[in-house]
Amino acid sequence: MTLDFNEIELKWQSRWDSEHIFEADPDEREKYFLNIPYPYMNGFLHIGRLYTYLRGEVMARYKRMKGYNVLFPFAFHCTGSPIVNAAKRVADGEEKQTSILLKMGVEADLIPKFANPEYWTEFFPRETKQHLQGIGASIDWRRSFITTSLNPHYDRFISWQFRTLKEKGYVVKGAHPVIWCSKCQNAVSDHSRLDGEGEIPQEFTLLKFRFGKDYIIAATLRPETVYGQTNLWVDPDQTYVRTKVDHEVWIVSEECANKLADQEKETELLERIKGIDMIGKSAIAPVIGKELPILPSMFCDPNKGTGIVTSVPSDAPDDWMGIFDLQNDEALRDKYGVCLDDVSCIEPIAIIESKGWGECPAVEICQKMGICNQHDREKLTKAKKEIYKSGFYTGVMNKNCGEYAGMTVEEAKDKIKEMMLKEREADVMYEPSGKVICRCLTECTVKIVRDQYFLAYGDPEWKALAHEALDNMGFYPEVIRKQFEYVVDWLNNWACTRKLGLGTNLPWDENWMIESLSDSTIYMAYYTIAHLIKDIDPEKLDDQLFDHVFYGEGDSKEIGKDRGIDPSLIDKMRSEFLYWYPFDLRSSGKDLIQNHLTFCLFNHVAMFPKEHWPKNFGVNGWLMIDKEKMSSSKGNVFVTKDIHEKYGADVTRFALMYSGEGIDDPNWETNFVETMGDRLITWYNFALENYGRGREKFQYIDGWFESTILNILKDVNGHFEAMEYRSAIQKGYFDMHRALKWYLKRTSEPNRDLISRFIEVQTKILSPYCPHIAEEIWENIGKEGFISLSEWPMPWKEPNEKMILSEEHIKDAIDDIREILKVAKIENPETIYIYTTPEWKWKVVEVATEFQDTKKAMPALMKDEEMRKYGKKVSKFLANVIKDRLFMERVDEKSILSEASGFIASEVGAKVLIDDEHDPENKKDVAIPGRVAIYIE
Ligand code: A2H
Repeated sequence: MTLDFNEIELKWQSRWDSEHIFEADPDEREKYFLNIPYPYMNGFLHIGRLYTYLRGEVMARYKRMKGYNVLFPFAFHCTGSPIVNAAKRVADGEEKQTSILLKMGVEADLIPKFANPEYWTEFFPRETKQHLQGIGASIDWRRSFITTSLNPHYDRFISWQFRTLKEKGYVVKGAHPVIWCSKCQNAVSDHSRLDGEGEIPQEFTLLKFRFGKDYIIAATLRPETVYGQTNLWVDPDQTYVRTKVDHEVWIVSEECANKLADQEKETELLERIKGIDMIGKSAIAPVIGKELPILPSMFCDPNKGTGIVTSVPSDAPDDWMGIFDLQNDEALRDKYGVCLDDVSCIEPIAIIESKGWGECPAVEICQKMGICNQHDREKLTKAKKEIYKSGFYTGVMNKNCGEYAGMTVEEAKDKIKEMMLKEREADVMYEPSGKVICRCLTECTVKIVRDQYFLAYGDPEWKALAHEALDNMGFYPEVIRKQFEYVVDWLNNWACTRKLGLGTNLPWDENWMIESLSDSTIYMAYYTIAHLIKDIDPEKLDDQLFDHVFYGEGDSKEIGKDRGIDPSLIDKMRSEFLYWYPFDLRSSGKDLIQNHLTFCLFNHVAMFPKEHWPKNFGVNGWLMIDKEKMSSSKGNVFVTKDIHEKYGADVTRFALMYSGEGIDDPNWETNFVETMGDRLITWYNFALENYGRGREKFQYIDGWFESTILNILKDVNGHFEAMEYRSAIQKGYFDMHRALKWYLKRTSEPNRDLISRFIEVQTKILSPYCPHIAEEIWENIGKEGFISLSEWPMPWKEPNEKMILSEEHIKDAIDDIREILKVAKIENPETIYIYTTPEWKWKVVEVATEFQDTKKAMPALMKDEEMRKYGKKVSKFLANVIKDRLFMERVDEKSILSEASGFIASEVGAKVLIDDEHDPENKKDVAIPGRVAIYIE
């Protein structure tokens, strides 16, 4: 029978809905509260997000069946500037933005409405909810909400959070470098980046070279290498600027001058100056005070630092190749008017001793890699990577480095920088540590903002609390703990306010708005009251009320009376919070480790007492589509709605959960997905045809089947508990089905009770993945109530390991026979002789299993007169048993195989004789426990 998946989905979704089975209220049961980061509402959910969501969904359904009172809520994030920016582009009639919306599947006549940011916050939450409902989400929708001041209740909650953080000293004000978009005039956090997540402001030391009355400025990340400077690099084809910077005149690239203006420097452009006009002149280097020639190179990037580079050929491959080219390329010298004499005398100056390298690592690696000139960028990049690390982490300054000789590079770096800053021979500027592109497509720079507010994540006391929380929580998988520990240590103060976008105003300074990674850190607590707080006039929500709900401060009667709120409603909110909190699991994609999840932790330890700190974090990889990264350029960013329409909810869910687990990137395999619908239909038909049917009598093979199910069940449970949903499918579906297939082969009619039990168990295991078809089966086999609320299958007794082993014997014997037939190319065997292990070998295995040691086992064996008869054979066999760890309990091979001989015969298509006297090739000797000997005629 084929099935109409769509009809089944709608039927069960409407039943779940009308019976409110996913709406969770406190009761006497143990609770399980889990949540997934709310998605940002500027588009539809794609299946990568759906994957992350489903990892929570499967856990929610599993825990519900395990008897927990499960709260699984969902909300919609609207904070920040992307929505506002995109709405503005729609208002401006920008075609690109319109086509993004159309491509997403928004209907053309709705587009004008998207000119209003508010429309985004209505449209996408509504659609997202529908898509999730369509996929069978088991969410308590009563508790949903959007963020920002468009939701005044949430707005008040965030204000309370920030006032509390400020009172506790966690919000500080000050100057700070932030990644900045000059077009949006805004700090650009990870969420608002098209590219460059995780990049942070990186400090460059600006070296000041005296050049007449001016200074030529070179940017470096390695200020300790000043002792190895031999020359300066400028790009002869580039135009630089003479700029007044505070009270000096600096020569830098024009791009640099603009950046300096954002970094607390007063700048004034005086005139432009061509790179070529500086070539051949010289400038006095800082610290070493030497006059160094200014030479041309092609690798000076005007967008990085000052566009001018100091040359340290001993330790920088670029610099060495620059010199190498000038020394060896006459045309190049001629082009820029450089004399051979001026460059032939330049020699690298060794300054650092580092592990595995000679005096001048840069020269060495360029030779080793066969780099031919400064344009060999690919090799140069590799060369740089290779030597910088060892130079920086293992290097020691040598005798050419004045008072810093003998110091490690790591130590010297800061000391030399500080010294130069003090002597005014250097300055600093910031660049992003890697390319960052704002969502508005502008490349970001670094700005030092003054009156910015920060969450003081750099505060050591706050970090200590976060560490304490980490030490006491669990992780799925456990390996990510280390990453969290690293991020907690590394995190610095976080700019938490913005000028633009949607959000909540900073309560004490309305010029600022709280940014999107900062208003989303403790909202899991808001879920516990979200459905109740809606009944209160937001005007009445003040700190005292929140202090009561979350901290138990004050008296609900008085608070209620003063504000005209029913005190029982306040009590209810308090008890909901106490019942549900802390959350048991928050699960998300791995990209949020370095920001959101760690912020969540920091804010919890700041806002709540220990008993309300997070209990577990889960993290997953990024979904690949047929082994390719999802990206709009590849056109493989599938949205939930489309995939759902194509494959149905259950298939989509199953395939996503089978795509992977752990932090490795899961892979959506289209080929697999396309087979899944038929598999589910087959299972549906099998269940309905076989439930309650079969023989009554119990046979040997039933014991095997039951034990096998019991064994698998143990593993399945472990996998669900560990969020290993792919492994759970491998065991709980594929292994189960394999066992079923074997069972049906071994018996002409299944045992009625056992097959019925199997059908229940298998359907229940499938139900977190494929809830609709599972409900449909459940109903059609005559079960009461929802399978979604039925009891999770646990092993009902101990499996009989011996039975499982026995059956393995039979399978192995059949496999061996088939293998021999294949290798010996025998097509029509007449009789197959199977010989089981002789008694004495079993004895050896038995004794070996007991002692697991030759020296102890041998004397024990030799006490037995019977054994002594076999002499050397015993010691030889014993050695093998020990070596191959052939330890096992004795099974009665002969009777197992004899009972199954009919079955084996039908499987291999020949007469089968067990332990017959006929043994012309003396095969009997070959048999060992677990492996029969075979002779074919
Ligand atoms: B470093 P990152 Cl000895 N264009 O200084 C090209 N390269 C530039 C540049 C520009 N506009 N501005 C700075 N740089 C170089 C010394 C040095 C540097 C040594 C060893 C390693 C090293 C002497 N040249 O940098 O790509 C500068 O060279 C490796 C970390 O932004 C600057 O530091 O990471 C480095 O590139 C910055 O490179």
